[in-house]
Amino acid sequence: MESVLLSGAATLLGEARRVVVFTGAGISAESGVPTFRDDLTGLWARFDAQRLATLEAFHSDPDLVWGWYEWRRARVRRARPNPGHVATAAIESLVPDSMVITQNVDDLHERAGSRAPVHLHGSLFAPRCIAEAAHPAPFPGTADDEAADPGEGRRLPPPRCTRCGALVRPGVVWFGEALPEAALASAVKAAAACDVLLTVGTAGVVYPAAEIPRIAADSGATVIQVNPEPTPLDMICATNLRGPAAQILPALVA
Ligand code: BV8
Repeated sequence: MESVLLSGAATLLGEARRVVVFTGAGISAESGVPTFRDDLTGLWARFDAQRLATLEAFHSDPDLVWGWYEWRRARVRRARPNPGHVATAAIESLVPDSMVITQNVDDLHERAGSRAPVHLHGSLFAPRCIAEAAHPAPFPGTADDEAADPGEGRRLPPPRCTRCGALVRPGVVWFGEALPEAALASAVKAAAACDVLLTVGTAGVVYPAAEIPRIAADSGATVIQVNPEPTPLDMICATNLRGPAAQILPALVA
C-alpha cells in the first residue's frame, strides 16, 4: 500500500465533518465470515444464491434455507470483530456526525462498538414470522445454542412462530424483496450529505445498496475505497486503497 495514498486518505478523513462508512462482506472476511463472491471462500461459490437467498427458495425448501442461515449464524457467533470493525467504530467516535451503513447481516460492527449501524439487508439475529413482516418471532431455545448449527449445507426445519404458528424466517432481505424503507431512506440521506464516504469490502454489484457510494459521489463527497481488488466503484473513487480492511482501516485512524 503506497503510504502517500494512505496518508492522503487519513488527512481527508481527519478534516471531514460528516463521514459515512459503507461496508460489505469483505470487512468481515478477516473474521472468518465467508464473503459472497470471492472465488475460493465465497458463499455463492458453494451455494447457489438464487436457490437459497429468495422467498421462493424458502417456500420450496424451508429446511435447506433455514439450515443455511443457521449454519451462517453459528459461524458469525463464533467469529470475532477484526481490527477493521474496531477502526470503523473508532471513526464513529472521532467524527460525531458519522454513520455506518452495512450490507452485512452479521453483528460484528455492533460487537466492535459501533453505535447503531444501518443494516440495509437485515440481520441474521432478527428472525421473524413469515406470516407478517411486522411481528418478530424470537424462537425459544436456539438463539444462542450451538445445537442450532446444522453444519454446512445441512437441512434444519425452521421453528414455528410462538404467536401464530406460522414458519419463522431469517430476518434478512432476500433477492427480489424490498429493503427496509427507513434504513434505505436514512442511508440515502446520509450519503447525500456526507463529505467523505469510505466504501469498504464490497463488490458494489447488489442494488439498490450499490447506489449509496454513487449518491455520495454525485453529491460532491470524496469517496475512498478499501478493497484488495478493483470493483465497478473504482471509477467514482478519489482514492482506491488496495488491501485488506483489517490492515488499512486502522492505519487511517492511527
Ligand atoms: C430489490 C441478505 C426490488 C441475504 C443480500 C440489475 C440492476 C439492479 C438491480 C437488480 C438487477 N438485477 C437484479 C436486481 C435486483 C437484485 C440485485 O441487485 N441483484 C444483483 C446480483 C445484480 N437486488 C435485489 O433483489 C434487492 N431487492 O431489488 O427489490 C423491489 C422493490 C420494491 C418492492 C419489491 C422488490 C435485494 C438485494 C439484497 C439481497 N440480499 N443479503 C443474505 O445475506 O443471504 S445481498 C448480499 O450481497 C449480502 O448482503 C452482501 O453484503 C451483498 C453485497 O455483496 P458484497 O457485500 O459486496 O460482498 P461480495 O462477496 O460480493 O464482495 C466482497 C468484496 O470484499 C469483494 O470486492 C472482495 O474483493 C472484497 N474483500 C475480500 N476480502 C476483503 C475485502 N475487502 C476488504 N478487506 C478484505 N479482507
